[in-house]
Amino acid sequence: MLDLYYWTTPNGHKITMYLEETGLPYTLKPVNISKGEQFTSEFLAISPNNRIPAIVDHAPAIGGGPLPLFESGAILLYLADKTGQLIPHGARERWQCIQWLFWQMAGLGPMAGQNHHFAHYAPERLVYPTERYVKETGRLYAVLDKQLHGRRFIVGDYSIADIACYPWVQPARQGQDIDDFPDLKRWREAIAARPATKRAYELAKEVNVKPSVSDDEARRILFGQDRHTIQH
Ligand SMILES: N[C@@H](CCC(=O)N[C@@H](CS)C(=O)NCC(=O)O)C(=O)O
Repeated sequence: MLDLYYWTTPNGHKITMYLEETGLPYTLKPVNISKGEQFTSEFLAISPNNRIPAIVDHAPAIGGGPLPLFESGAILLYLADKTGQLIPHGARERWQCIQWLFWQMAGLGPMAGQNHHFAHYAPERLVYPTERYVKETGRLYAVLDKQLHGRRFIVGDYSIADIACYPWVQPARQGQDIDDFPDLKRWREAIAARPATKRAYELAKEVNVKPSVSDDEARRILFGQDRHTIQH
């Protein structure tokens, strides 16, 4: 059995999408990051970076007792290795899939995250960083759009590369017009229509009925972190 430490954010959706897609049984452990639940000692023992998602696999096939893991990319790769599902089996395609997973983790996720921050959460409107991250998000959309030209999914069949990218492609929120990216648009619609995607996003609505980081306390918790946040 697997515990999923989760909140209703793009990185959280990646793992519920994977688990719903594969049918792997799991217990959901909500961690309300707007209320500071990521700082409990129980959670920090699993995820020392105080970020969701994280998992504990109580019966890892590799043995050695319960295995805690944080970082959504590592979790997706681990689950794909565990189940053999949603990762290409051929060596060449497998590496291409991992490459796009890293591209999401190192590029699309962090850049779109900064885009959200400056466009929606920063206490004042700052033109330079807002525009920088909108432009960079547009560039990354174009990279993905080009990769998807002539392909249904990023590499081969539907995989953890698609699952990692999908929650981070939110044109309305990210200052993008999806019609500028026809292959990305078609890909996004296809993933949105998958029953497992629908279940994952429905679950999010049940867990977090009023999603918001707009109150001052939530902003302080999420955006006021510095080196003093990490206690020894
Ligand atoms: N690279 C990490 C990023 C995780 C991350 O940023 N999680 C956010 C929600 S999407 C979080 O837990 N924030 C809590 C906080 O900032 O204290 C991953 O992909 O797992």
